[in-house]
Amino acid sequence: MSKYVTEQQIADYQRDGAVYIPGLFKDWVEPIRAGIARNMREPGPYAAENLKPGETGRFFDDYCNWERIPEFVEIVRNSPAAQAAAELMRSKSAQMFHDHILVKEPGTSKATPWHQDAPYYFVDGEQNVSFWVPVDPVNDATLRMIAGSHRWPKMVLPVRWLSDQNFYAGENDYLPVPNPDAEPGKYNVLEWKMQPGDAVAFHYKTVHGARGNLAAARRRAFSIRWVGDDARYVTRPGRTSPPYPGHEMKDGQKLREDWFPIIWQA
Ligand SMILES: O=C(O)CCC(=O)C(=O)O
Repeated sequence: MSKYVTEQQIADYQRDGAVYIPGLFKDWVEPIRAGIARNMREPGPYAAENLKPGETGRFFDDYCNWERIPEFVEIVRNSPAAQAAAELMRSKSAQMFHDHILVKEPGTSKATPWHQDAPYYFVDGEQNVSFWVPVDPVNDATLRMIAGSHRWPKMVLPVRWLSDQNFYAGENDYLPVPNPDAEPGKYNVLEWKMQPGDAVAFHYKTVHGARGNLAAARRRAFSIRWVGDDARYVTRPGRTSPPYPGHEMKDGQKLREDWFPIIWQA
């Protein structure tokens, strides 16, 4: 019997690779806002500005900071995230992979390109999930996901967000990046208008993207990423994102628990 998500939400997640969970983090909106503010005041080594000169607004992102941000430590350890992740993954454990903040200031025209997270990550396996949690109301600037893309036979070509350059060599090993807006009706695109503290849970292989934020309000989002029992380290054809230099893991190993702690266990 699951505690934080319904059987229907689990079935939808497994089928579509994405599901909307209203209110999952409703009691955690203020800590998330405070954590994002602290993260932006004290950015980490991977902090990035994602606009080219002349593009309007600001699109800031940063990741892998949770252990030095007390609000994020609280969320990772004490919010519903870990157990809800285990329930959605149908896993006996939930192991923390990393946190990510993505902030689009008002008037940001830059879209988040369509992409899958899996090819950037050094994680193989089917039991994984990211929660994308806005802490501002989102309409047009919400996350958009291609239903069922987590079951596509090949992964989608990973590209760099700022330059659109390939992330690794070997373009032919991947599917081309889809553009659902150019081919209406070809894909089933899931997207929801969301309130602060709602969550979308999505699989690392689910193709997703987001429009720019042309609204008058900020769009602050917190992503928190988990792996389950079957997750194993896999070498990718180049430096992964996040890179975790010096991790010393080898193909087929479970992610090292001193860096990626198990937060919840059945
Ligand atoms: O917030 C966004 O614009 C994109 C989020 C995303 O790509 C992610 O959380 O993996």
